[in-house]
Amino acid sequence: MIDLFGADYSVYVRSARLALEEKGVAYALRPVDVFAAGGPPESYLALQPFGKIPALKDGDFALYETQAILRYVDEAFDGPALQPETAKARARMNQCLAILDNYAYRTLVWGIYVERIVKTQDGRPADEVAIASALGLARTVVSALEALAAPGPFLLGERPTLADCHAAPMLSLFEQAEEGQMVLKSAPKLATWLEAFRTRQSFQKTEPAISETSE
Ligand SMILES: N[C@@H](CCC(=O)N[C@@H](CS)C(=O)NCC(=O)O)C(=O)O
Repeated sequence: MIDLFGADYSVYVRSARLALEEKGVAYALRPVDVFAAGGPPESYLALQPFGKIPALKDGDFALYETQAILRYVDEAFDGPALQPETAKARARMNQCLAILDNYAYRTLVWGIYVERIVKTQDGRPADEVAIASALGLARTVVSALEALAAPGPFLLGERPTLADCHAAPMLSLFEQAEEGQMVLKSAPKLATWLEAFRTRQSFQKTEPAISETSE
């Protein structure tokens, strides 16, 4: 049995969970709240010294960094392959993962979703300047992913890959904001893929208990 440490509200935890679900690997989600006052428990820092979620344990093998976890889940277990076979297709998938980590997460999730949706839930005003300044990069992220996306049914073609697992949690939060909906109008492949992927069993099984709490 795999242990995955983290919280269901986290996009990175959901990405790892989606890979586990798509692969058909049994796992237990061990709760760690990195946003608790005082941060994650000291014992968790032995698993993830940077204090981020997720971390994974497979017996005495411990692993952190989501991209490493995604590839480990795909390569260590039976089940449908979540990485393409050819060098070019695999490079494309890795390019998408890097775009998501380096440009999408901060911008789509923190710059827009957290500002527009999470902050305003308890009556605080959204920081319109922060949102406006995130929008330019958000448009670039979306148009870059749209340019790389296949016609479907999955992000990169006929079958799901780690790129679907990593992109869906971030883009589905982004889409909850009005700015996300507006930007996604200019990305028909991405918008169609997201609508379909949201109905997938793996995505529904990993729905956060209270989806709008945090990222
Ligand atoms: N590089 C890390 C990033 C993971 C990450 O940023 N996780 C977020 C939750 S989605 C987190 O732990 N945030 C807590 C914090 O930044 O203090 C990975 O790929 O696993």
